[in-house]
Amino acid sequence: MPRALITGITGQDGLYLGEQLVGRGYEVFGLVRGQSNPKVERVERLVPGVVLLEGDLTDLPSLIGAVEISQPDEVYNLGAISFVGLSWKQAELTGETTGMGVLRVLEALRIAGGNDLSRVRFYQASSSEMFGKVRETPQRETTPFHPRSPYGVAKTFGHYLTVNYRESYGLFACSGLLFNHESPRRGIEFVTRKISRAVSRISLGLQESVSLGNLESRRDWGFAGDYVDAMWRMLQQDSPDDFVVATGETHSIRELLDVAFARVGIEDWSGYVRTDPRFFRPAEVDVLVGDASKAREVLGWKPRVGFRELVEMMVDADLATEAAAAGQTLTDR
Ligand code: NAP
Ligand code: F7E
Repeated sequence: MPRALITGITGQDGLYLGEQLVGRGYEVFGLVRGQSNPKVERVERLVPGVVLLEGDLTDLPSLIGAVEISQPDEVYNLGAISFVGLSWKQAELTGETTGMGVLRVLEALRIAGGNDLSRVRFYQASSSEMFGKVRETPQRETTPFHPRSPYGVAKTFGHYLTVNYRESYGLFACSGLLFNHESPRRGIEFVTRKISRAVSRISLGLQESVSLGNLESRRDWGFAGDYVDAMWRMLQQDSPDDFVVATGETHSIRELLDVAFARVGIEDWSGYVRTDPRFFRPAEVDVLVGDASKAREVLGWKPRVGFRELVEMMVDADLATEAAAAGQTLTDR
């Protein structure tokens, strides 16, 4: 039975990846931080048989312990401060977790893995945010980086460390340059989920409006369930490499609002959306769109869920959750 260690198992991607690896016959170990993490129950429900290990990306001894106990064949480093907006307010924490955390996981593998690092396969959750102020469109593996946030800078550090450990120690280390991916499990701080939740609550009469930042920014949004499959495929290859994972389509926040509000029968959303300077960023990544040709050709990967289907899936899920919490049935609407 192959053994996988996942950092960030309580997050969106960790839950989908854990589920898929259990389905593929893996024994899954997940790193969980904090004294009493409230997300443990959800992980245990969605990832049957998971073994949870206490540890933190800012604490090297706990990572060495997690590697010693799990003896992993594959390590997926998904843990991070992942909210770009927070990264300006807590830049040092972001550097320690999203950047230095990668170094600590790699060092834990080196220290606990002994001299033979070649038997472990390592995945680093890199990000399209590293392209930042983009030098070419669409962005591909060879596009130079110009990160625009402390988060992007920390991810760029982690990416180059991953490449360096591959070149220095022969570690089977892959970096996935993943564009935005979303789902009903997305955190409510991210714009897709913020909108799907607000739209459902507005439609149920539980909220009057939603305040947003830059409605003109554009992203290449895919479905998280599809993207974690690409992570796994990277670690099944004969040799380690880096891959862009994206849909190749870009949409604005306005288009996201169009689809989300239309799902609940509202065609003109202008009266429900406010803009608030608090949600604008000190530096913005205006347009992102990825070219995933290499992932298609080498990994045989392609996205299954399109933009409209993704947004509708998220609105439907929030409608069900919010209606249940409010004691409403959806046919009451
Ligand atoms: P997420 O939902 O925000 O999950 C982040 C995870 O990191 C959570 O499990 C969190 O644990 C954990 N974490 C935070 N600080 C930690 C620490 N000090 N020690 C150990 N764990 C810590 O993020 P996601 O969307 O699943 O993304 C997964 C990874 O892919 C992240 O590295 C993210 O930066 C990267 N990425 C995401 C996207 C995307 O669009 N989703 C795109 C490109 C790259 P708690 O639950 O305890 O907070
Ligand atoms: O913002 C704009 C905002 O916070 C998307 C993370 O998973 O993907 C994610 O980072 C866009 C930005 O995601 C609001 O200015 C407008 O242009 O949903 P987001 P992100 O910053 O793209 C990358 C690839 C990652 O790696 C990250 O970990 O939407 N926007 N108004 C807003 N964004 C938010 N959050 N809230 C607003 O009110």
